[in-house]
Amino acid sequence: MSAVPTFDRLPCGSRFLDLSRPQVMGILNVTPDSFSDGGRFSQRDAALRHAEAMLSAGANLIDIGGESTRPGARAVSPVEELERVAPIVEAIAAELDVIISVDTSTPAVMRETARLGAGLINDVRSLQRDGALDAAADSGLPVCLMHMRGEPTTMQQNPHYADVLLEVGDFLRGRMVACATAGIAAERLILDPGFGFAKALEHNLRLFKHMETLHGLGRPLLVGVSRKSMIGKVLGHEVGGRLYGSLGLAALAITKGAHILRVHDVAETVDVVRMLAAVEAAE
Ligand code: 7PJ
Repeated sequence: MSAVPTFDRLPCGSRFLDLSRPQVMGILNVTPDSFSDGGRFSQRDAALRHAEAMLSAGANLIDIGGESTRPGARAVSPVEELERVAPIVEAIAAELDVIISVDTSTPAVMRETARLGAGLINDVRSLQRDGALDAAADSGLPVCLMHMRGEPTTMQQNPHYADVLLEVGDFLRGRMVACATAGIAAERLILDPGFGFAKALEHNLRLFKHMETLHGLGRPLLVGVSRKSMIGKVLGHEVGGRLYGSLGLAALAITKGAHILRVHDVAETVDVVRMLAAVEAAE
């Protein structure tokens, strides 16, 4: 088992992310399905209020996504994605003191949101789209590289691995090399095994159980399991009933040395993080 590497602070634009203790990333979706009722202003307003609530609940980062990466989701054009995300990034950067992460694979969105005040690029495609490595390199921002195979539309069609841990590790190592070649220093990278992305339940569980092996890559780990179908499959609950399963996995991920938790339920997750920290601090 690899020892958990320790980190102090990661520069994220004009702010710093404190990686010496577990950090909570609150999810802010700005896909039309999540704000179906609205005109532009109400969307912006609703997003700002949601971000503000997550910040007061203790979120360290807000992750803004304008493209649904759920299995089977419809593709979104770069223009459409930018129109959704840019005003929200701009509003949050102006109003709130928080690190903004942008969940995007689109080079134009990386460039524009970096200019508007984003502090982190979170790419489920690990900068594999044409132009993404250069856009991320030029932004100067840190990047979260996540493991996935194929595209969200098809990724859940019979995923197969000989050894999911080895293959996820090899993939992430390969993307670290691609980043180095493009001028993105290893010190700017965060790694993510990509729970639920091109993985069957057995793969997700095995990857979670042995996520410590990924510490060998020497970079902070981000874990995103909040409300995901791996919880639904084990417990037999729909999305609305997956909070306790999500919190159990959040506690376990921290115990296994995860540095950042990407979650919907910020207040509840922050309670878990604080409780674990209290125990950790005991004699
Ligand atoms: C993840 C993500 C994840 C990172 C989504 C959902 C699907 N980014 N974006 N890691 N998941 N880094 O939240 O259910 O696990 S979208």
